[in-house]
Amino acid sequence: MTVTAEPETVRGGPGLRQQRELVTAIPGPRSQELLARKSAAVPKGVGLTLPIFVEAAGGGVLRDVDGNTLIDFGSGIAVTGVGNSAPAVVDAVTAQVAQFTHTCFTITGYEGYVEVAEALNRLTPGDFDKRTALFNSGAEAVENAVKIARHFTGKQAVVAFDHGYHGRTNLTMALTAKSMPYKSGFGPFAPEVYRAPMSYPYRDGLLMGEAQANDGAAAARRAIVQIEKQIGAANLAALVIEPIQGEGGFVVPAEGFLPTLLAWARENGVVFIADEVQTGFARTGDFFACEHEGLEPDLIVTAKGIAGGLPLSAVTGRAEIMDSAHAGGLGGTYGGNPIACAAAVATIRSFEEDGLVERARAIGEQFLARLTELKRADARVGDIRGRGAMVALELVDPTTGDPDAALTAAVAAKAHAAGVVLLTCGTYGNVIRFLPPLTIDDALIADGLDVVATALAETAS
Ligand code: PLZ
Repeated sequence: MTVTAEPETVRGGPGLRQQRELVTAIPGPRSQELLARKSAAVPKGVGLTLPIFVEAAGGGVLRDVDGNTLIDFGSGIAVTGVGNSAPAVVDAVTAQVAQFTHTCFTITGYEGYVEVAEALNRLTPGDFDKRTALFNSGAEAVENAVKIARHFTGKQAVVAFDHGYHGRTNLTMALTAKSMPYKSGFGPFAPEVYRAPMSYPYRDGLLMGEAQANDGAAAARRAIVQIEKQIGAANLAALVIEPIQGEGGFVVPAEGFLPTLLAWARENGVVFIADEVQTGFARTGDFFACEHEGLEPDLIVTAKGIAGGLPLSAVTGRAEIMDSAHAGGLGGTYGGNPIACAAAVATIRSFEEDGLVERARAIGEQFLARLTELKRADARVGDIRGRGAMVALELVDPTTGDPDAALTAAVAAKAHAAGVVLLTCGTYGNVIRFLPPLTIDDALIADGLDVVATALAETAS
């Protein structure tokens, strides 16, 4: 099924045309002025991937303050799956903001919070009794999932995986694998966090050959042996893992890896926490990426795509685990803010009713077809991978297979200058990732991919 963004389904500011159009160089003069003000007012640590400032966005485009219209292949890092300023979200938020903006849910309740919890309990994998608690950011939800798992098990250790990303707070920095730019100089980090080897078929294959690289159960046993030897299940509260890794490089583990880990966790009284902050909400062509292998995590963490751009996150899971924390043990001033909840109810309804899960699959097919051509024509494209509207290419030195971060950065910079918001990722900085809003139309995808292909062809290694 193809859902094309009709003009009336796209708001995001008047006159926003679903077409790439540059009227100045990138950045234009207004963006340059704002960049100068940013440098004087905002610390360097808060970077900008593209040197532009946005004034409107919707469908598959962003328009900057100089009137340039750029193709959005990033969705604000997988947030605006439902589209920027999606009309249904705008209406829900507008209605809510006129009623009340805040009470603090743990002081006086409101229906929107409960509605979001009910929707997540219904939609997340697993036909068992569930509970959901709401928070503000992905990192805050991951922290709470770990708190809950520790409280339930009475154990302390937590295992995260190579290439994993879970946030920038103190505990989630500890869970995150990559030092630069996320951790370097920001320690000491939270204790009792350990790391296990991931299944990374492309790089495992470079080391061990394709057959072994695609043996997910074997990769899981490699991790389990390390966990048992270095930590011991008796001390381990939880495994925290992204079903497809986001920041780490869109690493899709070999089939069997996740189910084998889950089975081991269940046998050993270890809570299995799926971090679906980046993969959630139709992104991978299923409502949640865990569905792909029929995985039923004990706890599932969501954020990003949940509320069409408003800050909201959630921990959803087995009632007996979620209910183990004492009354008053979970909370926060803003968690499950009523405006964010109204946005989430409208967003989730749109994912369910507007065919966006199917649309994510169709987007994935369009990307993979074109990226496969690119890979065939250019040996520097070492791997293409992903699922649904979460796809990537990994750029390498064709003779050695070594990651080529410089090429990746150069291709991204060229695409930015040509009017495509393109994101990179990966432990080695050599992955170009595509996370378009699911409201983008086919013509924009084709045009954006032409830009990427040209940028790659024109960049010497
Ligand atoms: N878990 C799987 O992808 C956020 C980070 C952007 P927050 N990823 C984008 C950046 O450079 O800070 C993420 C994620 C996964 C957790 C998080 C953290 O979510 O909402 O950014 O806290």
